[in-house]
Amino acid sequence: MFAKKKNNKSVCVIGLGYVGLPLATQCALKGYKVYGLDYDEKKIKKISSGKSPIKEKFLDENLSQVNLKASTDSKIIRKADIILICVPTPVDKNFYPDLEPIKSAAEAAAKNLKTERRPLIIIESTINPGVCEEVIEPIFKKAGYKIGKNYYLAHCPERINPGDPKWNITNIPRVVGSFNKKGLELALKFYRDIIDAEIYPMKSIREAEAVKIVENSFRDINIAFVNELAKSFDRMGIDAVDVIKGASTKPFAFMPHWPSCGVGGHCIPVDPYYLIERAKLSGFDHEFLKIARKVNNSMPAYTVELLQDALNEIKLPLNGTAVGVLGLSYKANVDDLRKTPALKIIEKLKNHKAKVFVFDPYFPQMSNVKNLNALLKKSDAVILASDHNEFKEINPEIFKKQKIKAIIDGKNCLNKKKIEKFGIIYKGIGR
Ligand code: SAJ
Repeated sequence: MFAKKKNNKSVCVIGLGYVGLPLATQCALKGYKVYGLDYDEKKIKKISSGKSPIKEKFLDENLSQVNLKASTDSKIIRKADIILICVPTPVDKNFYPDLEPIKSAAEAAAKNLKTERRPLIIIESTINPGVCEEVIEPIFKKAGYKIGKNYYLAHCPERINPGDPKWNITNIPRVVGSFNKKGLELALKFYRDIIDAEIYPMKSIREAEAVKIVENSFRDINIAFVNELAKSFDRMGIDAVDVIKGASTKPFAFMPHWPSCGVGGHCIPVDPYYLIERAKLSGFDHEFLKIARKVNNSMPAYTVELLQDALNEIKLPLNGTAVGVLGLSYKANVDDLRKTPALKIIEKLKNHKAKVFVFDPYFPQMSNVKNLNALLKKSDAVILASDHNEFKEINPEIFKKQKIKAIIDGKNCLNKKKIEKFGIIYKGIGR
């Protein structure tokens, strides 16, 4: 299947987003002939000119150094010995997994499979246990292809962490599972060739599919735990953040998570639903995962309630009050709105007929004021919804100068003591 000389192999990456593009770039850096497939014409044009459509340190440093043939034509798949599927696997408005993108990627691969190469197909997209056997493999079977005879199929869940300065495609350990020994061997060989980190072989493809879901569900339930603590401790006048910091001094068996105005992003608020929905088909109800999702989904509303409580103290109704929302991104220092709590907070503020001003330096086009000062000038109260460095470094005096009456710190990143010293009402999430 593989050409005799090392690295004279060709790779096709389907889906050139924050997962696929770094992966394609790394394969090219490791000497593979790399083809990229994406349906977004604009993205293809940009990549073909060596420019990255995504703000990512690894890409800024490497994309222009490699020769990546990007196209919107799925025939490009025919050139590949290894096909890497890195398309999104979102959930729909009822939180039901949407497998359409991954099905169409598999159909495109089945339509353009060069069986004489007996290609290795690897799914990197996050999927729930059973998808490879119940959704992907049947697509190839319908096209008359048999695993082991015409192709191999493996799963290696992506672990990209957007904006992470340390961990990237070159050094994040991975897990790999396949349908058979040969498929596992080929996939292990490939990842050990391009990544300088542990590549762990899973017992089967189902365990590999379960790993990512478990990693991110673990994070979601732990965040829900501290969010529930925050709500409870707010009533008891206990600083939840201080308690978590205290608990973190225990050198074993404790892992800190932090309360906030909500859980956004493409992974944590999505992945648990994959397991919840698939387990239902096997007659199991993941009550605990559902409760955690409910707690985390309640945090944007809780944040607005805290503002109402604060305004109550000064007999100000939310209706008609000018509220400045600092930040739109779901995560600090990135330009990513996916499932961001900020938009839910803004929606609730508008439902309460507050006058809403928004500023996020990463989204000038979605801000309705041009900078922080302009926002504070127009606002009576502030909700901080993203902990961008620019906001963490705000000198609290500016709040005083602009006569801000109340601040809800959705990321517990402002200086509570200094703000209260200016006679401004400060409420964090659990502190
Ligand atoms: N959040 C909290 N409290 C916490 C941690 C996060 O409220 O203690 C919130 C964040 O504000 C954000 C959301 O949860 O809104 C998600 O934050 P995240 O730090 O988990 O960031 P993501 O969504 O980029 O998650 C990615 C994931 N990576 C992959 O799925 C490959 C996740 O597995 C990583 O653990 C995470 O990065 C990370 O560690 O940064």
